[in-house]
Amino acid sequence: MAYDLVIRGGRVVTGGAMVDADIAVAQGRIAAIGTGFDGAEVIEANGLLVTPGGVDPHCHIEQMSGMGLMNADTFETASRSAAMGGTTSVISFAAQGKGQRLSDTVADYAARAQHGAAIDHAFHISVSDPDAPAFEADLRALIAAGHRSVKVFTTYNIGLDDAQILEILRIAGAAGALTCIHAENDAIISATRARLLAEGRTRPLDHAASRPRAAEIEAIARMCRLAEVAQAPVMIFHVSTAEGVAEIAAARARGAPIWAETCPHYLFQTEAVLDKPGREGAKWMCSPPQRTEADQDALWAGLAMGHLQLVSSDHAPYRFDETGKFSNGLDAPFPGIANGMPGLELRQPLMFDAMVSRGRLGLAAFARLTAEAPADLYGLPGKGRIAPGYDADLVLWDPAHTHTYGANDLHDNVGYNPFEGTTVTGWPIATLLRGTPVMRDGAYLGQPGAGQWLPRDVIGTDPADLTGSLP
Ligand code: DUC
Ligand code: ZN
Ligand code: ZN
Repeated sequence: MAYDLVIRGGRVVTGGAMVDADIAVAQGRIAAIGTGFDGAEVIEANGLLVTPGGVDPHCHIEQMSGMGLMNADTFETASRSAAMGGTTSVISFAAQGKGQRLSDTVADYAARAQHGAAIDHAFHISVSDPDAPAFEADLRALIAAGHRSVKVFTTYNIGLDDAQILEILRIAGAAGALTCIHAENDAIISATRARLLAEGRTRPLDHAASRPRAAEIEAIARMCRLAEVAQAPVMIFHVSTAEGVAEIAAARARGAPIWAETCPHYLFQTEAVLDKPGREGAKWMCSPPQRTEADQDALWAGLAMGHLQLVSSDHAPYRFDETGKFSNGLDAPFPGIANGMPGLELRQPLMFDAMVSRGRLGLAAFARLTAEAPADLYGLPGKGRIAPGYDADLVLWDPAHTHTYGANDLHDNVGYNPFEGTTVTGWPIATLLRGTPVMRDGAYLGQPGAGQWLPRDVIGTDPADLTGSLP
């Protein structure tokens, strides 16, 4: 029997190990892993590594920010960037406007993604107004329909108070959804920012000082306690500090239903990236800010020990001009500059370089942090693994190819690369979505509208899930 497609002769990550094997694909799914398969089509993978398509569970795409600013990327341009960097599934945000019904919010984002996305996708229901009409009924209905994660903030102009977050945790947890939290203490940030501005400190570098590490540490600790009280599963987004990791480890040791992620800009950059002449540092402004080398070590240790379970990009694309970073003017003080940087296309090559080429934790751990764990924790059946029955979302890597990032060589719509000058070893040369190439030899092949919305499974609270250290 001939399969639709055979990936022949690659070194395949499967079941936490590496095997030299062929992968047979039928009807978009992995049919078998072994040798001697016939395929109507064959992709030769000799000398290549084959990993699961990246699952990036934290991306801001075609989203209106809390500052009322549209992201630079549409679902179409973000899909291109994802595929070029070896990512085949994303979870982005359906961001509620104040007073807006959640059902309208999600319908709006779903329609735009259905039209533009070339890769598979799901949404976090991002809440800014729990007093909007029919809020609880809409939330329950959306979760039941398969939108199984909710996003809340403890700060920004869309931050919720503890009572509101507790109530959302109660509803979402009981309904089988994960609540993702941007955890920074709003009072600490407001007071620190006011003091800095009064002292005339308005530069991008001052953004870092305006968000002290205590703001993250306090809010993570508090959110862990709320999760325990509500007995509701929580994902702490973008952990940046050593003490934040320690709070999460302690909460998990108590049996709290807490999971957590970090991002490449916290693993590979420090606050020093903001210290550039003029407004240049704005390119690297994100919240929480980058920290220190000691924090980087603690984040890596947290990943190795299983205190942090995954790495997302927090892709937050804004152009370095008046349409994006400087929508409040080229001379805006730091609080008026949009937060975030592109990362969707960078996450996999940066992590592959660190984990596989440089040997930090290894290939099986790379697959786990960037595909398997996000798929498991966010309830994405059929994603994140190379195993029979799973979608044939595959990335072929040339482990010997080196690439030095340039100033503007990403395929998103942002116009700058925050890792300009960084050299990575190991490069994705083909990305397949459900057995169909969406990138091959550097050519983008995705089709807008071909991406599928991914309904998700019930999220439980068992802290035993993914508790262990990495293989
Ligand atoms: N911080 C956020 O909280 N969201 C988007 C980007 C960022 O830097
Ligand atoms: Zn955030
Ligand atoms: Zn984010």
